[in-house]
Amino acid sequence: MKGAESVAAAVQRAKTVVATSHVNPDGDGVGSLLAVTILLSGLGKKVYPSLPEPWKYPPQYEFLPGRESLLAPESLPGNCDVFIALDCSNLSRMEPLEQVFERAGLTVNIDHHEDNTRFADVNYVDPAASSTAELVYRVCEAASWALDGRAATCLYAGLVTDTGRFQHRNTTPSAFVLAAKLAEAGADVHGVAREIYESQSLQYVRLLGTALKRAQRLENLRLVYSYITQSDLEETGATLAEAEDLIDYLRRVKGAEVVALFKELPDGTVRVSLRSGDEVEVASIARVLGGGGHAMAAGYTSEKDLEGSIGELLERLRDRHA
Ligand SMILES: [Mn+2]
Repeated sequence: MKGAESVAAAVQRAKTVVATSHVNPDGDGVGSLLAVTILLSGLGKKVYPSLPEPWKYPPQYEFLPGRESLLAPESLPGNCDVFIALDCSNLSRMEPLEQVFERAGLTVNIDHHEDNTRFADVNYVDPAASSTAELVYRVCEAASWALDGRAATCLYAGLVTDTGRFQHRNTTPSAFVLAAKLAEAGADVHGVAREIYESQSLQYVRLLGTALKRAQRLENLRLVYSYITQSDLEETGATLAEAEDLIDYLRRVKGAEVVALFKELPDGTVRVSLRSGDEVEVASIARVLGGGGHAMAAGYTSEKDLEGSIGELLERLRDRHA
């Protein structure tokens, strides 16, 4: 049985479903999760959608249909017929929900990350797919589930954010075909654009200014980077959750083959996001430093302070060039 059909078959007889995505979910994570929730609820199943600790929901996706259905991990049932993980490359990305995962009758893993560990009973993993949203759509088609405008809007949000508004390398012909199908199904294309890209807070726009002013280019490493400190957040009133797309502004610099954004976390560690301009594969860099991700978009957390974590990455990149 092919991936999409095997998921459709796995879910068919389930009465209770727990679904989740990865920690600090992005648009594809929450979009796929909410779409699955709407689709399966529509089939009469009892669906419990949740997110891992610290159970933070990104504010720019508050408008998505079904957002209000999300439950805190402690409100989940002890067991369920089927557990579905979405856009989640391994079990450690869903703590503490792996406890529910282990007790589930059957587990399903739908994802497009290259480094997915195939941790479930049914693994539908396709790194060639633009987004997990695209894979959810294929399941929907394979199972002949009715797709309404609400679920289509959620999937469209996943597709549009994971492809960088149809500009990243994963913008395949099938990504455009999917966009057309979702629009046809009633996805609110303009609403998604307005809510995600034109509804940012003034605080965040000011934080963006601070980070852009600091941008550095190291020509020999073909690197462009910047950083955000905890005091930047205090001064501007912005939150890190709002800053998901900040790194994309740094990509605008010509010749930037690796783009890095260093974000100081409250505990003093540093979250490092990496983007590839065109040629460099950043997932392998992130993996060496304890993280992971896609070829073009990856990240890791450094235990060092800001200065130390910047030095650590520069050293890595110099080794590659040596
Ligand atoms: Mn994704």
